[in-house]
Amino acid sequence: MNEPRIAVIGAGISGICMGVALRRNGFRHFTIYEKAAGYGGTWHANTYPGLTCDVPSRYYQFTFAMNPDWSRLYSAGSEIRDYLAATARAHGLHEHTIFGAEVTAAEFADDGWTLTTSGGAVERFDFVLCATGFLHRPRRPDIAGLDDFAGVLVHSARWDHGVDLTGRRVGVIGTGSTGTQLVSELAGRVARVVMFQRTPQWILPTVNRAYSDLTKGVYRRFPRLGGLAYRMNRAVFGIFSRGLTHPGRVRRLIQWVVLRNLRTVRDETLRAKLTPDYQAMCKRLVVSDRFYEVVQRPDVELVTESIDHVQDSGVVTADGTLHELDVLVLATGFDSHAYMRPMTVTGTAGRTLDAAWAAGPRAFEGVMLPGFPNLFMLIGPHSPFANHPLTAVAEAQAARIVSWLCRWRAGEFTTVAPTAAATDRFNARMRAAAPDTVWTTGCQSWYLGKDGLPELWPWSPSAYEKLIRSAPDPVDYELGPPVPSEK
Ligand code: N01
Repeated sequence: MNEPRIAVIGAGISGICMGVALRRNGFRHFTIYEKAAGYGGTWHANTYPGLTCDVPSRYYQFTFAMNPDWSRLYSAGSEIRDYLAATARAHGLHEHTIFGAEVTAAEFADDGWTLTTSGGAVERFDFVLCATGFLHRPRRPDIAGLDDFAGVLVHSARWDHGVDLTGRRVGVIGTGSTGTQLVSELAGRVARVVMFQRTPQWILPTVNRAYSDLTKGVYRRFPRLGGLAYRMNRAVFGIFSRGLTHPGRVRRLIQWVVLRNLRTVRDETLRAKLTPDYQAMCKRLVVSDRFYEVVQRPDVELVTESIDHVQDSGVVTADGTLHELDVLVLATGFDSHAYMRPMTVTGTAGRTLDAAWAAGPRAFEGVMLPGFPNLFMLIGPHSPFANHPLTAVAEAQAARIVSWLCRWRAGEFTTVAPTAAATDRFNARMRAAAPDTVWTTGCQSWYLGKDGLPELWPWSPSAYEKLIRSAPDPVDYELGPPVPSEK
């Protein structure tokens, strides 16, 4: 039997999930390239104070590695990173993983891929599986004078733990999940927090309770409880996702909940500043049990005047006010449309990924690209589903990829790629469904592409999982000739 040589790029959630699926299906000739020094992807890179997952841990985990020992309903980033690293090691992935190895180029020729790493290594593979995620390239805002700042300037995704924040005046630019978590955590620990808000966010209230030792013991003793909790969370998220993709009762209910939460802000002027002018969930919903309480503290200031420029001593807003700061944090998110870039990817006929995606990232069913044979993506374009956990999506996509690899191993084909027509049809259907989604109801967000339409799957996550777990339709693919047995 032919054994494919496989490269997995990235050792975050989807790379680990893929690696486990490969081993479980008997594939042994694979290498996982990871640019960082450890497992976890975004959970390895992001270490800012207050980092917490906004999906319950009993759902934000792999079904093949249920953890009974989660410490809280919503776990801290470091706990998730440790869980991912432990899962990778428990499944033997350390034998396959090269850390500190960034793949800089992937080029297709002669039915295979040549990868080049930043260290200069060059390797040939039959398949490339991109598990690079989409939250790995920090977005630096286009604000004049950032480099003139004389204090400490840091992006939330590149936190500098050497900086002592005690007694410091800290500015935070951004009001997304990250900015909200940072401000909630820093208030009271530093001299003063100034939050620069360009757009207010709706906040879904929650309670992040800790699990007692007794609860953990019960989950350990009765492992099926983990599965039950997973399914219950899945059902709740299923209802939630109905609100994302269709107008109606769920959307109205969530709007009512976030509005009630906002009313806990007592000061009318502050409440008005915090009130969004768009529907809840249009931007990725922020989940917090502390933010509104914290933003009312006397040592926290919410600045809504737009930023004019940054100078050595702080941030100057459009009204001419200088906000003096010692530390300035850019909680300004990521270039979420980069996916595997800045890696240079070159498919058939020398066509690059940048050229193929000139109008924005387009993929077939979220996992493949026309003109890039034997290249698969996990959590690629159209597979992020707002607040839905990516663990579940990655498991379904890994299963689809394994099914193609098994067919290659059986000698059915040398190369596989979706047709351009199938990819266009898939994208046209998605775009036709976009107007029903909440993401098109009048806000700016990283969900939207260059044409103003969301690049997310516009139906339920379970519909996606059903699609991706079903047998591929042969008419949608171009297959190369069978694999010669000596290959
Ligand atoms: O980034 P964001 P994030 N001047 O893009 C503002 C995941 N995540 O890091 O809204 C002033 O949401 C920008 O303003 P506006 C999660 O998927 C998950 O917070 O564009 N402000 C916005 O307020 C999330 O969605 C967890 O007007 C500027 C903010 O910066 C994704 O990461 C936890 C600006 C960026 O918000 C990204 O979240 C944390 C400028 N020039 C994050 N440029 C979990 O719990 C940008 N902004 C799983």
